[in-house]
Amino acid sequence: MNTLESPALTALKRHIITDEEGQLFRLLRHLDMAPQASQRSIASAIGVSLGRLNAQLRSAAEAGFITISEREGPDRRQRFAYTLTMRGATEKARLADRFLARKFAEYQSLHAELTGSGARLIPLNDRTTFMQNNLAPIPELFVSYDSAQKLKVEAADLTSWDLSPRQICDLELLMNGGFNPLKGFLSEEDYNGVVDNMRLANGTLWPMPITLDVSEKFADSIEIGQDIALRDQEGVILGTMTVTDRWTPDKAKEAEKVFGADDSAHPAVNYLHNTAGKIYLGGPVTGIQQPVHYDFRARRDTPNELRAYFRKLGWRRVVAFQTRNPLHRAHQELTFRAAKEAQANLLIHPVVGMTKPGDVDHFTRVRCYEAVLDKYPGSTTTMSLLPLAMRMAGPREAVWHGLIRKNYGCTHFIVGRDHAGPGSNSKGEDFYGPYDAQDLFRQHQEEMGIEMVDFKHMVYVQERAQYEAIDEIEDKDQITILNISGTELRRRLAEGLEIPEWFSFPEVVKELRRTKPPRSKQGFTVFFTGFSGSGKSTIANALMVKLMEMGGRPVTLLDGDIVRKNLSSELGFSKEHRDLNIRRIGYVASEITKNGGIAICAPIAPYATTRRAVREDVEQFGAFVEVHVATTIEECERRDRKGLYKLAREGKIKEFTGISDPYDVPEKPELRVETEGTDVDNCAHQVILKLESMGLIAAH
Ligand code: PPS
Repeated sequence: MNTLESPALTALKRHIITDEEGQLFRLLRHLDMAPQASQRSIASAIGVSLGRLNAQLRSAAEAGFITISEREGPDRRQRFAYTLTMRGATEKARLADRFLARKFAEYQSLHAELTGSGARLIPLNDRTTFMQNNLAPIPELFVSYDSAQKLKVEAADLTSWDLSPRQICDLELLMNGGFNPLKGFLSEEDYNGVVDNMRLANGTLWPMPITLDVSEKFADSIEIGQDIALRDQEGVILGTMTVTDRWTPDKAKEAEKVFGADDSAHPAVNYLHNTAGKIYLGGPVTGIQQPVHYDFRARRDTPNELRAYFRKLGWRRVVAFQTRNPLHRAHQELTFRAAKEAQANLLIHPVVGMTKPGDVDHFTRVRCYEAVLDKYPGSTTTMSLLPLAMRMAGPREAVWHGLIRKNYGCTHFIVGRDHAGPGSNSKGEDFYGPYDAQDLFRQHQEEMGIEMVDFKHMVYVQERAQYEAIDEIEDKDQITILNISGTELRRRLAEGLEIPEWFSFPEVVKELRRTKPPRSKQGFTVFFTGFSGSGKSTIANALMVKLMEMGGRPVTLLDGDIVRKNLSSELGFSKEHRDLNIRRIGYVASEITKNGGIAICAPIAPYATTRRAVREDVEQFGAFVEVHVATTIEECERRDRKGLYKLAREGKIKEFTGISDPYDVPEKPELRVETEGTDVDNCAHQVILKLESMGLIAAH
């Protein structure tokens, strides 16, 4: 007989679970499910004597896993109530994972013994698996409904962190199992592993850092081991986190490793440096409730809901299509083909969390998807909305998307050309190669347990009146290939030009035109920037009058001085205050733009990063026209209309732009106007000409 120990047995020995742990798990599970239970019923449910139960309850309370309180009411036999604490919920989840690991090791060992081989039990192919792997329920981080009500009350006293929109998306997927196997925001060790080699500390593949970034001030107020409440933007407690880690990340390294370059032209790198907090906190999360969504509720599913749906319909093979764009005919062709190739049902799984700044908003997109859905066979296609915050990380993002779709019960995943591409870098080159995402996915797909259906670029062949993959076309010289790029489509929409039927569906085009009228009917923002006394306000005023003379859209002037009087009267001129002032202007301008008006802003706005943030705010809704009023500091000082330069030179005004505070000259403004030797009317006219050339003002 072979005296060497089998690997299965060695694995089994690694997963020893003590009796105490077993009993503690049963107790915590019971209290989670039946918090009102009497001592007698708990004892009989978990199979211990009353005396033993008392000892267990005491030690669980000492460890902070449960609280014991006096029960109100007349029943003398039930004097105490036992409630699971957040720590208890986390411990229960940890023990449940260990039990599962132990059970699996037991099966491995049994399998090895029965078959007399060292062959590993592969759940998907094994007869002992009753439910197909992709359809069995997966772990969530939520506690039971009853416990959630209690934890919510308990969590109200905790220090709380108000989650950013991106963190809310991340938390939702952590809690509902979309980010399985993550149990919370990454610890420092896991983060380092993910950044360096796409793996958690235990070796599991995970390509994207899911971190809770916070301000230094908040981080300083937290002690390691402390529980914090995680609230949405209305203050609703969604979950709690036991903070196990706190560290200052090397963001430049994160940018290089995860996104491929420390270049702020990448939206996620820009977010990392300019929006995310300086400090990361990590630790296990206990889920209390899902974020509330008021829109398209029937179209939102958790991973377990989708798994149950697929189970119910008997869909054993499902191919997912990820998208952040409206669907046109090429996409439909691509998804049809993918489903055929994989012999699978189709899940259209659009992202409705956060996508690339400037994308079509998700309300419009979902209305478009719903219109297109009619064109798919209903019995083999469905659509569900994914509340993911994308990072546009190309190859890493594709692997991440695949893992998420696996959690949602899919067996196949479509990766097309330039998957989750962020566009071009600051040198104008693409961040990633068009098929890098497919290569990385292919490398890992076996380990991931979800198969890639890769696609080349689909184009329309006019002579054959059909879509074909560009690399499969052999007679390229004899045919006419038609294609409309995303940029071209945006141009046609912006200018109200025709969008042919071979390209898209009339229902989709109608929907897009409804939310994106031609540019000459959209709102926009003209943002003047320049030194104090450069002439911004004067030109802005002249421009306002000219635009009002033309009519058609309401015009609002947000001049530096006016804003400081009405919106920002409490602010000074520190960097922090200037940023706040400009962000307020940006907020108001973006609202005006969204509602179809014209906002003219004329602050100094000395910092490039803040101007960029405002541009992003506005460009979600319409054009942002940056006009640099390029009067030199010498000329402004010579004019010194308000006498401020003199005071600044004398040190009587501190932090004066151009004298004792910096001004970042705009690198690529839409327009630069020189005021020296040009009169105001002419300067304003230059702006009008620019607006005309951008299609923002049309001839009547
Ligand atoms: S900023 O940096 O964009 O927030 O500045 P802004 O809101 O445009 O306000 C600038 C006006 O405030 C006056 N002022 C100063 N400017 C710059 N630096 C310092 N320290 C300062 N103190 C007061 C100045 O009159 C500016 O008016 P404008 O319209 O630009 O001439």
